[in-house]
Amino acid sequence: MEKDSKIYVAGHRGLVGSAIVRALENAGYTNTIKKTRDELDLLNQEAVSEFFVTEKPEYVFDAAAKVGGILANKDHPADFIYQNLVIQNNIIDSSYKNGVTKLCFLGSSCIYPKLAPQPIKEEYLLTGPLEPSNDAYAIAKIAGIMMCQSYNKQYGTNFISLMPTNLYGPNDNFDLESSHVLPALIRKFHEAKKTNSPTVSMWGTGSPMREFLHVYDLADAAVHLMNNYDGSEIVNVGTGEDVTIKELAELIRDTVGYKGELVWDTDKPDGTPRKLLDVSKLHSLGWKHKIALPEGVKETYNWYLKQVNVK
Ligand code: GFB
Repeated sequence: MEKDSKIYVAGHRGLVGSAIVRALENAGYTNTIKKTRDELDLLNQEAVSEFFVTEKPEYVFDAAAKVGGILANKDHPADFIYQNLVIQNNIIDSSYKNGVTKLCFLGSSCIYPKLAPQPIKEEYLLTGPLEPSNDAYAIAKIAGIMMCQSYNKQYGTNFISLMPTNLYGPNDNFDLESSHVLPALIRKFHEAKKTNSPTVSMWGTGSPMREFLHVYDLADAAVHLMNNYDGSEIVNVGTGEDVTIKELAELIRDTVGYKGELVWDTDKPDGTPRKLLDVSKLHSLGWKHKIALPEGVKETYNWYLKQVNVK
C-alpha cells in the first residue's frame, strides 16, 4: 500500500475496524474511506455495488461482521450466519468486479474443529466437527475464506484471509448479554465494586482456556500482512499464549480492584475447551504481538472508565 492509496475499511466503527483505521492513520496512510451504516448498508447488494463503482477503492479491509460472545452466538445463529454471509459476499464480489488490488478478510479462531489438536495450525481447518455454540458463525467465516480462495484461483485476485484469536480493546461491546468474556468481566467487576456487591456471577466453570489479543496488535498485524503477505492460505493471528477463564477473571478482578468473590454459574455454556492458535507462520512472516495481557486489560479498563464517566 502507498501512503496515498485509497483504502476502504468496512466496519470502521467496530472493535476491529476502528483499530485498523487508527493503525493506518498512525502509519501515515492519508486516504482511508469510511462509511457508517446509515451511509452504506452492507447487507444491501445494490448499495455495496454502487459504492464500489463510485469510490473504486484500491485496498479493502473487511472488518464488518455480526459478532458476539458465546450466548449471542448460541441464541441468534440465524442472524450470525445470514448477516455475515451477505456482508462478506457483497464486499468480496464487489472488490473483484471493481479491480481492488488487494483485500484482507478477517475470520476467527472458531472456524477450527472443536477438538483440534493444540496449538491449532492453519491446516487443521475442516478436519473435524465445529463447536456447536458458534457453528453458524464459523460456517459463514469458512465460506468467506473459501470465497477469497476461489476468487484468487478463478480470477487471479489477491485476497488474503487472517484468523484472529479472541480480541479485546477499545470500542468493544460491553453489553452483558451479547459481549465476549473480557469486556463483560471488566463491566461486571467495575459495577460490583461501585455497588459493594459481595459476589460476581461468572458464566460456566472457569476451566476453558482462551487466548486474547489486543485489537491494536491485530490491526498492526493486518497492516503488516497487507504489505508483506500474498497467498490464499489462511494465517493465524494471535499471541500463542492462553489462560483459563478463571485466571482471566482473577486478573480483571485485581486490575479493577474488586475485593469480593467469584461465583460460577454452570447453567451457562463453557463453549470449546481450548482454542490456542499456532502462530509460527505469523512469526515467520515477521510479526509478533507487543501488548501483554495484563497491560492490555489495564489499558482497556482505563478506556472503559473514560466511557462510563462521560455518560
Ligand atoms: O468470550 P466468550 O463469550 O466466547 O466466552 P467464546 C469465553 C468463555 O468465557 C466461555 C466464559 O467459557 C464463557 O462461558 N465466561 C465467563 C463468560 N463469564 C462470562 C461472561 O460474563 N460473559 C461471557 N461472554 N463469557 C466466541 C464465539 O466464543 O468467541 C464467537 O462464540 C467468536 O463465535 C469469539 O469466535 C471469538 O470464546 O467461547
